[in-house]
Amino acid sequence: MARKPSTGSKPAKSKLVKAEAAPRTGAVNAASSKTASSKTASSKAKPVSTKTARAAGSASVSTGSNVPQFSREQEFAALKDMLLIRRFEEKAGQMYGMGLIGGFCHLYIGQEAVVTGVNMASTEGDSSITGYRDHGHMLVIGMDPKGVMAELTGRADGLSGGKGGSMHMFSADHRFYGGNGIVGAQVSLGTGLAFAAKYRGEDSVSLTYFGDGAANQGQVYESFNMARLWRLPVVYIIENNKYAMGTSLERAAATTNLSQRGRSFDIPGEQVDGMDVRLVKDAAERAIKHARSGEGPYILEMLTYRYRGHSMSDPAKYRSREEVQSMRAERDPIEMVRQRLLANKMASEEELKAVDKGVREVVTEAADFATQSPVPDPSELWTDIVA
Ligand SMILES: Cc1ncc(C[n+]2csc(CCOP(=O)(O)OP(=O)(O)O)c2C)c(N)n1
Ligand SMILES: [Mg+2]
Repeated sequence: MARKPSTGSKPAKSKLVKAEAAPRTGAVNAASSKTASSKTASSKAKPVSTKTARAAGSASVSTGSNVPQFSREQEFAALKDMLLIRRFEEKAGQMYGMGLIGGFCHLYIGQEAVVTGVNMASTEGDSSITGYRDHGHMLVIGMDPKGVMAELTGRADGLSGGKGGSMHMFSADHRFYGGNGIVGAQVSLGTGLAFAAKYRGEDSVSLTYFGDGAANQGQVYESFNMARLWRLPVVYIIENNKYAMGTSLERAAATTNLSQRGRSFDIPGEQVDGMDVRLVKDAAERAIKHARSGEGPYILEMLTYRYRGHSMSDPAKYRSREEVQSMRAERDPIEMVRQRLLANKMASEEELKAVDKGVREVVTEAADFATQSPVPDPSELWTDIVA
């Protein structure tokens, strides 16, 4: 798919565009993507091991030898978006610990390559919807980090006026439909978004994200059936982080190759190394093209990992420290980009430090905003009620 480089502009409001239109850019890239050059990746780039990708059934698993290379500009764009999510989530974790954030808070740390790579393959008119682990999904499409953080702290300037919290944020302008606390609910809703797009004749693909646990929910299969029957433009992105709360996939699922769960409905699927942003983007391009061209739904099973507990209140005793440590040390999606940039002499340590500094400034600004914003007025108790 021919795609223009990041433009530095903010995503247009609800504008429907064709496949060739500009990709959506995250908040940090929107601010600074102009500085990246378009030097192409050197052929010396080390193939990254795909140890975590389990070959099973007829799923296609990309291997080190066929990893698509990124240009310098793409590596920087991916790095900035993933770092924004990582630093934002670290700050949210700290603020939760300080009592500034209440209620549920599910961090996305470790899974950053998934939304980042999919976003690089999508366009502004596409919609997205996910579960409660949603901060990264909002940041990557350019929703304001200040508004997201202020919602986490329950303040009036939050994206839901401080009344939704971590799991309940939306933006019609960005075509982001939540933020859903009911496991699997977003699959039916995301299928509905695809139905609406097709019914209205819009050139929009529904990017519907859900977890490995949600993949066992009944409504997922009702949705698959209708999506294939009506050839709806939806990409189902299963973020398989190996656990549903404290239950591993192996303990809960009769079949663990989730990419093949659409077989009865004739929906194609792929298992993807979800820790390598290049492979994620590559697979997402294939899937989105398929959905956009009228072929119907496509399933991408992203093999990923969450470093933190299920939510802030989970001590994560169901897995060993070594398991988490080895993922962090060997498969970290951000560190892999950093190492590639250095190894290919596409960036110096100083340049990489400057990127991190810029991202930290955005996050600090968001945190300051979120703690200075007022709490909602008591009269707000009587607004936005559907009953
Ligand atoms: C219908 C429903 N059942 C149970 C729950 C409780 N619950 C919240 S998160 C969760 C685990 C889901 O895991 P997964 O789909 O793998 O997503 P992840 O948390 O790993 O991102 C469960 C069972 C719920 N919110 N909704
Ligand atoms: Mg999971």
